[in-house]
Amino acid sequence: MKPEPTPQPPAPGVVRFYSFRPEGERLRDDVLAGLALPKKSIPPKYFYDEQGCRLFEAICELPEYYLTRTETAILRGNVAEIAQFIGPDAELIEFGSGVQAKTRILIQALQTRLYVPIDIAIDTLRASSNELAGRFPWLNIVGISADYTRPLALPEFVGVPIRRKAVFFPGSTIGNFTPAEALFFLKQARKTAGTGSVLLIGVDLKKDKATLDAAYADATGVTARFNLNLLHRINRELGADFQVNRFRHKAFYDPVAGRVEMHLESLYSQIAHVAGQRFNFAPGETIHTEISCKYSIAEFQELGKRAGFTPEKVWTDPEQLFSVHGMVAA
Ligand code: AVI
Repeated sequence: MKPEPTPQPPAPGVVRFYSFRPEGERLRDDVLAGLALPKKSIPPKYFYDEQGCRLFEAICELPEYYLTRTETAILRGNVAEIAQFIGPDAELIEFGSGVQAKTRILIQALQTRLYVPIDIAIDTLRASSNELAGRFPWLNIVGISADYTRPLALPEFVGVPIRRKAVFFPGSTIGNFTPAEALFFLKQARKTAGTGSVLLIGVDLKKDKATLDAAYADATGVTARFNLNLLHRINRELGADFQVNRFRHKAFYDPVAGRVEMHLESLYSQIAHVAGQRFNFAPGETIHTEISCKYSIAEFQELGKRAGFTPEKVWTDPEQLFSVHGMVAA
C-alpha cells in the first residue's frame, strides 16, 4: 500500500502520523497459525505491546545486555565520521525506531531536517516522536506505525531539501530475522531508499556462549518477564486462557547455528484455548518466540552485498562485541 503523497511535511515541531496497523498486525491469525505448527512458534514482533515495550527498555539497561550500551558508545565515539559518511541534508528513515535514544545522537550530529521513524508499537512511536520534536525544534517528523517486515512504500516529501536517504536500523534487530528473511528485508530497504542511499545498521557480533546466554537470560528475570508477557498479551487481546505461571522462559545460544533461541517452555501437560481453538502442550514442549542471529563482520558484509549494498565502513568497540555497518545502495 502507498500512503497519500504528502506535499509538505508538517511544520517543524509538529509530528504527523500514518498508521498501517490494522493491515500490518494480524495477531490472531499469526498466533493461531503458529500454535498449529508441529513446532509451535509465535513471531517476535508481537512482544511489543505497551508492557512489552517497557520491558524491552528495561532489558536495554541490564548489565548482562551489553548490546544497547555498546552500540550507543560506538555511535557516540564515531559520530563525526558517521556524519561524514552519511553526508549533509539526508532524510533519516529509522526502522523499529522504539525509544529513539540512539537517533538523537545522529540527529544532533547531522542536523537532520526530516526524520521518518517506522515502528509497529504506535504508543511508543507517538511518545518518543513528540519528545524528539520538543528537543529538536527544527526537525520535521513523520511517524509511520507499520509492520516493517512487510513491503512498505514511504510517502515522498517536498519542501525540505534532501540530498539522499539514510536508513538507520539499530539494535541488531536484523538478527531477529533468519538470514533469508534478513536478505529479503535488506533488499526491500534498498528498494525503499533507492540507489545512492545509505544504510547504517547495528549488528551484534558472534562471541562466546556464556556472554550470550547471560544476555538473554539475565539474573533478575527481566527477559523472562518480557518473553512471558507474550502469553499475557494473548490472554488479554485474544481472550485466551494461558496459565502463564505454568510456562518458563528458556534462552540459549546455539554456536553452530550462530543464533540465540528464545522459547516458552510448558512445565506440565496442559491445555490452552485461544480464540475458541484448543492447543495441547506436553511437559517440556516449547513455543519458539525469537531468534537472535549473530554475525561476523565478513558474514554481514556478504549479506549486504547480496542485497545490493556496497559495504564501506564498519565501526566496532574495543572488545569486538558489536558492529555498526555503513553501506551504500549500489
Ligand atoms: C530487539 N532485539 C534486537 C532484541 C534482541 O536482542 O534480539 C530483543 C530481545 N530479546 C531478548 N532480549 C532482547
